[in-house]
This record gives sequence, C-alpha cells and structure tokens, in this order.
Amino acid sequence: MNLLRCLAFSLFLPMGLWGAFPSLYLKNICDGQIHAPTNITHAGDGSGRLFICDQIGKIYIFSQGMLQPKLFLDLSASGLNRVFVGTNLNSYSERGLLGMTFHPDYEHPFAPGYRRFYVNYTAPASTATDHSSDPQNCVTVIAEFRVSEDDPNLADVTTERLVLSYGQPQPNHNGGQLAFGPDKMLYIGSGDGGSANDNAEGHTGGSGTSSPGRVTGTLGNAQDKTKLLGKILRIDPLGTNGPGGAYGIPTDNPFANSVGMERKEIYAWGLRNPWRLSFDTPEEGPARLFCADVGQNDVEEVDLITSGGNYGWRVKEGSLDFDNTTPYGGGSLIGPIAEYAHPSASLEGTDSMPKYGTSITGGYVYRGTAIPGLQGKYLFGDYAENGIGNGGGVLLGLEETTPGVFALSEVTPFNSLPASARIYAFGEDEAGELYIAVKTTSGVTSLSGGRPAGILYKVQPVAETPIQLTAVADNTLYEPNGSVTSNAKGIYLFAGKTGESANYKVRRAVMKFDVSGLPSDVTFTSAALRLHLNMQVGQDFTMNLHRLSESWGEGTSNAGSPGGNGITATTGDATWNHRFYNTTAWTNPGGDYEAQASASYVIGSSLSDPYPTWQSAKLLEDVLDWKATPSSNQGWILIGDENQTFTAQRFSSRENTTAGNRPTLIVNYASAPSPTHYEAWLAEHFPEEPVGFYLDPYGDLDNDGIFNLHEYAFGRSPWVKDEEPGLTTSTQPGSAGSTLHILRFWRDSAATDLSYQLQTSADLVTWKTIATSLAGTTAIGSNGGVVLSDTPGTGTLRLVTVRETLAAGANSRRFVRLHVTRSY
Ligand SMILES: [Ca+2]
Ligand SMILES: [Ca+2]
Ligand SMILES: [Ca+2]
Repeated sequence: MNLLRCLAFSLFLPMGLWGAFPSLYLKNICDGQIHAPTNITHAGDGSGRLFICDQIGKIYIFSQGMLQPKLFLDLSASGLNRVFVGTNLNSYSERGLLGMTFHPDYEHPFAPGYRRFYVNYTAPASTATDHSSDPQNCVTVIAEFRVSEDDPNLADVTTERLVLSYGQPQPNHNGGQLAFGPDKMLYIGSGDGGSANDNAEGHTGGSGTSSPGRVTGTLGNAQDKTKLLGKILRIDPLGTNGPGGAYGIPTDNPFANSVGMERKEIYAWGLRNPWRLSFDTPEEGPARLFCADVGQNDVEEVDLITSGGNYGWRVKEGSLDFDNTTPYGGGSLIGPIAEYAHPSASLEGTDSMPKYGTSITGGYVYRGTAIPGLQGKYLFGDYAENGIGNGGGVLLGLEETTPGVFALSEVTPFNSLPASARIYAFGEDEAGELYIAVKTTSGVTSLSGGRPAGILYKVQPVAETPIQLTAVADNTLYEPNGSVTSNAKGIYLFAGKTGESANYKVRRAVMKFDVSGLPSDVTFTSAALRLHLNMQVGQDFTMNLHRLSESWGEGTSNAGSPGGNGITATTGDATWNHRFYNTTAWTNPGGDYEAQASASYVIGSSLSDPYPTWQSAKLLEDVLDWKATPSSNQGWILIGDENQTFTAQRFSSRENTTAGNRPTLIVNYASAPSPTHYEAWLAEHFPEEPVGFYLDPYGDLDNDGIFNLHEYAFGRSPWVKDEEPGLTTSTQPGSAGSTLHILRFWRDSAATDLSYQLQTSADLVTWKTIATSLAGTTAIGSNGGVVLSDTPGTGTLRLVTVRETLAAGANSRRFVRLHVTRSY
C-alpha cells in the first residue's frame, strides 16, 4: 500500500544564508501523553483552548499549558459509530479519528451552529450510507456533536448525529480533514479509496482484483465524478436537501444543478489523498483553500483548490504524467502551486525537482503576530523523509513571491525535530499562531520511552541576542577641490554632495568593522549598521551602503570640528584618489566598491531619527563573508545622493567623544527562548513528568495546607511539607481603641505570570482587596490596606507586610485570603 506517500515538485528559488523564512523555535508544549495527534484546532470562543485529536478516537483539551485530564470526547470504544483504527494498534494505520472542526457559529447562541462541532473518523465496515465504492474495508463517518449544556469542556456523546458516511475499499488514503470556509460551508478532504494506482477493487474501471498493479487507461475514483472518493467535498451540515436529508447541498456547488450522475457534494476532484487542507483568510483579498495532496512513489504537491477544479490524479502525479491514457473528461487539469520529489523518485521529470520527503502534510498560512517574518507564508511539512516507517519529518515553506507564484524551501528550525519524527498535522490557535503535531513511532499506539509517542510543538520566534561592534577604522573621501584632503581622526564623517562652491563636491564615508571575533557556533539572524546623524539637510535623500573591494587607510589627518572640507591628507590616509596616501591609488577615484548596494536608507527630512540604521539580508551576507574570509573585509562605503547639491549629511565618527554615537554594527544571532519562571519551577520539582503534564493548581501533594499554585507563588516545594504558612496574620492594639491587623505574605518577584491579591472579608461573602502585586511588581495597598514593607528574602522572594486598621467599636473579626492567579 502507498500509505500517505507521495511527493510534489515546485519552483525552487535558491535562498541566501538567511533564507526566506525566519528562524523558528519549536517549543515542545506537550509530549508523552497523546499517541497519534492527527488534528489541532480551536473553538473560536476566546477560551484559548486547543482541541487535540488522538487517532485512536480521543479528543483532548490543551489549556493553561497543560493537557487536561478529562477527555472532551472519547470515541475510542463507544458511540454511535465506534472509531476503527485497525486490528493491530501497534502497526501503522491511516484509519481512526482524522479530523475535527467547530462550526463558525459555535459561540453564537441564536445561530443554528451553536455548540456544534464535527468529526471525521473511520468506523467498521458496513455502516456506510453510500455504497458506491464497495467492497468496504472501513467507513468514513462525518458526524456532528454538541458540547454539553453545562460544561464547555465536555462534549455530549449522546448528541452524535450522522451527517455523511461513505465506504473505503482499502484501509489507506482516507483524507479526513474538515474545515469550514468563510462561507460557513463544511469542506471535507476525501482520498481515492486506497491501495495504489487508484485502480484496485472498489476503484472505477479497475480490474476488480486487490492488487492489479499499474493498469493504464482506467478512470479511477478520483476522476469519477459519480463518487465521493478522491475529492474535496463541500456540504452544509445544517441543511437538509442532500441525500438522506442529514446535510445540505450548497446551491453554488459545481454540480448542484446538474441533471447528470455527478455527486452534488463535489467541490473539486482529482485528489489522491488530501492530507490536510486549510483556508487562508487574509484581512485583505479573498480567502484561499490550500491543500496538500499526497502522491504515490514520486511527487508530492500543494494545490490551491477552486470550485470545479480537477487536480489531476490519476492522470498526473504532481505535474508529471502518471497515466495519460486515463479518461478524465476533457477540460484542463490544474497543476500544483508547488511540488517536490521523493528522494527515491525515478519518474522522468523528477531530476529537476527538489527532493524533500515521501508524504506531504499540509499546514497553514501564518496570520499570527508573534513572528512577523512568517506573515503570509505557508508553513507545512513532509511526514517522513526517510520513509513512512523511519521518520525524518521535515518542515517546508511556501512564500508567494508574486501573486500566484510560490517559492518552495526547506524550513530549518532553530531546534530540530527528533530524528524519528513523523509530521502528522499542523494546527492554528485563535490568535493565528501555529502548532505542529508529530509522532516518533510508526505504530499507532507504539510507545517511545514507555510513553505515548505524540509531541505537540508551538511555533515561536527565536530569541535574538545582539552583538555590537564599533568601527575599527573610518574616514571621509573628499572629491578634489584644489587640494588632497582627508579626515582620519576627525569626529565626523560626511557623505553626499555639498553646495560649497561653483564646483559642488562629493563626500563619501568609508568604515570598517572587525567581525573576526563573532562566535562560530551560532546562527546569525540579522546585521544592521547604525550611524548617528549629527546634522542633516532638510529633505529626503536615499543613502546607499556598498561593500568596498579594496583596502584603504586611516592616517592621522584631523580636520577638527566640523571638518566638512577636510584637511591635507597624511601618509596612509584614504582620499578621493588614494586608498593609501600617497602610495596607492584607487582603481576608480572615489573608491572601489560593489555596484550593488548592500543596504539603503532614506534619511528623513526631519531629525526624527537621529540614528539611521541600514539593515538587509545582503548586509548580513557581507558580514558572514568577512567572518569566513577576513582578508575580504574592506568595510563599506556610504554614498549619498550625488545627483543633487546640498545632500551631504554629517555623522559621528569612531573618534567622536560620545561613545554611543560612533558607527556601530549590530549583529543578532538566534538563541532558544529561556524557559519561563513557572517552567523552571516545574522542571525542578517534576523532573520525571512529561512536558505539558497536568498539575492541579488546587491540589496539595505534601498535605501542608498550601496548594500547588501557592507553593509556586511562595517559592516553595510542592513535595516538602512547609511548617510556615506563606500567609500569616496577627493583631495589635492601635490608637484610640482601634485594632491593627498585620498581614504578611510571600511573593516571588520573578513570577511575572502571577498576580497576588490580598483580600479580607468580615462575613465570607463580600471580599475586598487590600493589597495587590501584579507581574512581579512591588505590592500596592488599596481599600484601607497599607503596604508597610515589601522586603527581599531568599533569591527572588519578597515578604510583603500589610496593615489594615479597624476602628474602635467595629467588628474586628476578619477572614483573610490570598487570591493568586496565573496567566498563560
Ligand atoms: Ca576615523
Ligand atoms: Ca502543598
Ligand atoms: Ca510544600
């Protein structure tokens, strides 16, 4: 069988060292708890919850950084149509719980879609409502459920409603993705029914045998528009005019009004095994449906799905002929927007394709905010570069270089995936941030290190660490104006054209940085040159930085302040005509440099930014070149607008008395984000637990009366019985018969995820907050509470002392509590 396998080809643009994709950090947020995570989605209800499907039929909720212990829905053993994965859960399977999506109106109480969600799973054979592809190995079920009336974290299993089901002749190629479009219609990815070549039994025109080999000229299921297999289907799950009345046919489906035998559910066809599809809904422009279609032995592809489109299988595999004798009813086949070949591909035409993997896994166009460099790019992957059984999942990306044209590249994350990773799925949260679900074993429930082998990653930006270097040489080249001038040791640099005389003259600044000390074992992410604009003329001028190709000197000349006309050059100075005065001339007066600018900057017409900064990928390329080959480092020359007069600008030089204003090269390198304070606390006290394990905030593991969240808040151990409570009270007499309540609590100033609210009540009903510390800040009193002190204790702990004064005659009994909340 061919499983998820396939490859696609695509236009490959060679990228520079930095690539088109930003450096990404894959943060492990949950491992060792889910067997085979096939789907990650959210309810769109603002709860921040992620819903994770496990192939075996369970749906988990991941929230507050933990996999919640209570299942949202369990279809693994019961339900109207029990999930069927196969008879041996320790072997590879493409069956099971494969998709889930919430109705877009899930949160709207007066809309029909309220509290409804949909799942796609395979059930045991013989329960299908559609028998057009018998024999059946299993049955694809699309079912509706509702969340329970009184618990948003629990689906009501008794509400299952069968929407649509159809038989699968073989165990593989079940598609399974569900996604609502902006039109509120449900899109369903459907595979060709399985086996190989789309011509085994149960496949239209096939030989009727289980393994006919690569028969030519047969129609297959994907090209057979009377079948639901090998398609993108589009239905209205709340409608009733479809076959059986459990769903509706959208009136604008391509065959909605056909009098022929075509299935009216079809939106697009010619798919082999659409393994993950997603809508991109940008703020501007139309939504688009991206679909990854798994190929057979040679080519994997990404398609943009449009209504009535024919994506080619089994005529084509990617853009290559698979069986060009397949009758596909004319019309044009729509080619992929990107494709790549299997490492083992042998089909003619695959030579020119990049080779990345064996089975594509579709992802999402990034529309989040945390990673600006990923905005608008499609992040996806391949299940296993080393073959289905061996893993080696790779991350891939598409960048739309011009409308409709996509550049494919491998995305190398800052931290690599496990070598045995199979990329099962990508997911998106409510904020548009992306997740990756992988599994490190082949069998559905095969364990890794004694635990379930699924891992969830959140895609995050890398942290960046800057290194700042000050210029080691700089100078100004003055176009000859009667004398040979320079300004090696002056406190200013000049660039642009002056207006000093009838012969308006040009100045150019040269500067050099020693990059040999930059670390070698890191990934650099950016380079920028920052100058201090000391004085400027009042217009917008573009100033370009070019890489110098010849060496030059900085002698001892000093034109003083301001020095705009330079002074007679000294031995070894760079001048307009000389690299080294008075021995070596430039080949080209005014400096020998690369024609292509390394970076540009428009100096603004006001001094709004006194620190103009040149930054580009080319600038980083220059720096890395110089680091690799120090003898090639001649620095940059800054060239202003020389087509007009009065464009010269004045910058601080490396000799400037204000150190912070000297020419500075800022090079950033990628680093792993630091663990949060809470993550460090968990790692210290629960070293054996998997990432994302559930810790009950209100549990008390050591029975010391301090529940787990407070153990963290007080900087305590949840395993060591603490004698001293983290919150203490005492009273003392105040003046004029009053009573002073003195309250003390510990807070952790490094726990910026916590808020502490000290609250009192006379009756256990009404509480008032008398002191608050937010995000690690000093406590502040309120409602009569006075913070007497907030003093350092061990490490980052602080002891807060608060006084509450009760007037004479008042009820002096008070209840006290410390309300701690943690943000995620
Ligand atoms: Ca200098
Ligand atoms: Ca405790
Ligand atoms: Ca304790």
